[in-house]
Amino acid sequence: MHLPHALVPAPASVQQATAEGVFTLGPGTGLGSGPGAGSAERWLRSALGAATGYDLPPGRPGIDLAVDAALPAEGYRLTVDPDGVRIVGGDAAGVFWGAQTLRQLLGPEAFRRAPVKRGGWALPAVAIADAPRFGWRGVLLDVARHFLPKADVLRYLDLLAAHKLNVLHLHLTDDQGWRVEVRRYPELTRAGAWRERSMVGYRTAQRRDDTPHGGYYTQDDLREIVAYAAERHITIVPEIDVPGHSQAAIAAYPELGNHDVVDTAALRTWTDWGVNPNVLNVEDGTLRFFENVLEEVLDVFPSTFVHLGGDECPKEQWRASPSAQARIKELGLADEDALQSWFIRHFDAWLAARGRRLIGWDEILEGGLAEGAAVSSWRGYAGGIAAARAGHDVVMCPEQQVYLDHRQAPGADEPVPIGWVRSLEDVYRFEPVPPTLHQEPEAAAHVIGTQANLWTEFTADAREVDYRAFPRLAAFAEVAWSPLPDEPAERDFAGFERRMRAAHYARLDALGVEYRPESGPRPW
Ligand code: TNX
Repeated sequence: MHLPHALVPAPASVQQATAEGVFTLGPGTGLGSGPGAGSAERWLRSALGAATGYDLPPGRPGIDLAVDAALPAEGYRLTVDPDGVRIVGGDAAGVFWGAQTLRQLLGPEAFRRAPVKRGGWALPAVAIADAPRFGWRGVLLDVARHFLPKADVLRYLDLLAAHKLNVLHLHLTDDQGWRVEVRRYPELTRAGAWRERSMVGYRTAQRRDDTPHGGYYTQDDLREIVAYAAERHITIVPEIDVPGHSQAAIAAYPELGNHDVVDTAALRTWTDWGVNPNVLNVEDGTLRFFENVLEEVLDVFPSTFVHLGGDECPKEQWRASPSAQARIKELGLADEDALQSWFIRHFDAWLAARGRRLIGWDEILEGGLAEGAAVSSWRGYAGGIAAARAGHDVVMCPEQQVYLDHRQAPGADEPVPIGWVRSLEDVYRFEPVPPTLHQEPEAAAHVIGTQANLWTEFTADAREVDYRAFPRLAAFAEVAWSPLPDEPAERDFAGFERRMRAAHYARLDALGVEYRPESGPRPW
């Protein structure tokens, strides 16, 4: 398929308009919007205003934005003819995604934050009709293993928006760090946000770095992030990972751990990577503690979905702990898997009572899935398929294809010492709905979307996040947004590469994204 204009992600349909000619953006060009399209107008005025140096005032002909609810959710039509540009979205988000397409049509210079050329902002006559394949087009950013300062998160949101991705799953807590201020429990960040040293492993696996590491977001920082995301039609899904991956919380409040079998008072925020045996206990006090934590989390994050982790919770301590065993007996449970399931179900009901929904990693299927829970299927498709068949919503994010912490190429100089190779092509060829579900439309409809996950054990700062995330997120954006070609055609990787080379790498350059170059790893 030939796609003009090197748009990424590829729109559902692009037609060179029959009308000849171009529209040229100039100092006199106006920008206006009808009801509901204000966010796209604000964003366009600021982004294109900066790149072109034009004011783009309202009330003059030029770029016209509107909402028409007859179009699909998040969909849009963009037409350019010699009189101007018109973007009509099915909703405010649709207009905004259309505005993102408009910036791509203007060329890589439109991605800069100050003008580098005079004039020449010509747009070809074109008619685009577009809408996303999935409603959840997500990226996980692990800010627990390595803290990413607020300014970097805001920048990352701009990069998501540029790729029409609409969910940022923030992994806020883990063994190695607690990153969200909880006013009722200040030790969570006073002690839990810091560790004595950091193990990085950049280039050489497992390099120890003896500098302390840490940081956290205040609730106002997070409110700012949420609002900045919302203005870009991105939802922030917060993750508080329980009952495993909790050593930072236990280090801050030792009564949360299995103190009847280990000396939890001696625990510190973890300085190692892997699956940690120090998990939460299942006492009433711990349930209340996390209800109180979540109370504050809900106040900051309006997202319907709240991620409670549930992954990699070793059960040894529960097997040894008299209080965990007493709980199993009291509840008449079969085993420790059922105990974890009970723990997650408790919070599922707690969230549901507050109008929210729980989402967790596919381990939450073990011992029985909580009633309203949705599943992030990370260990492959199997968990997601089982959950979808049982009528639960699923976000497909199998580590075999879309883990951005895995290396991008096999070379020994590739600075990602974790795991397997997930090349640009692997990510591009990822199909969120597995073939087994093709004959089961009801189950397939429960695949509400897909997500690429960037864990940061070996990714210490924003520069390295760029390197891991790009260009693979551009490929992933197409998986999540663009329609599948009619069978038996497959997604055209060569065509995607051509669009990357024709314009998209240049757009990323203009944005200052330090992606992995095609020629190989960066020297730093
Ligand atoms: C597994 S994915 C984890 C993470 C690690 C990741 C590394 C998941 C739910 N758990 O804690 O960071 O592997 O690839």
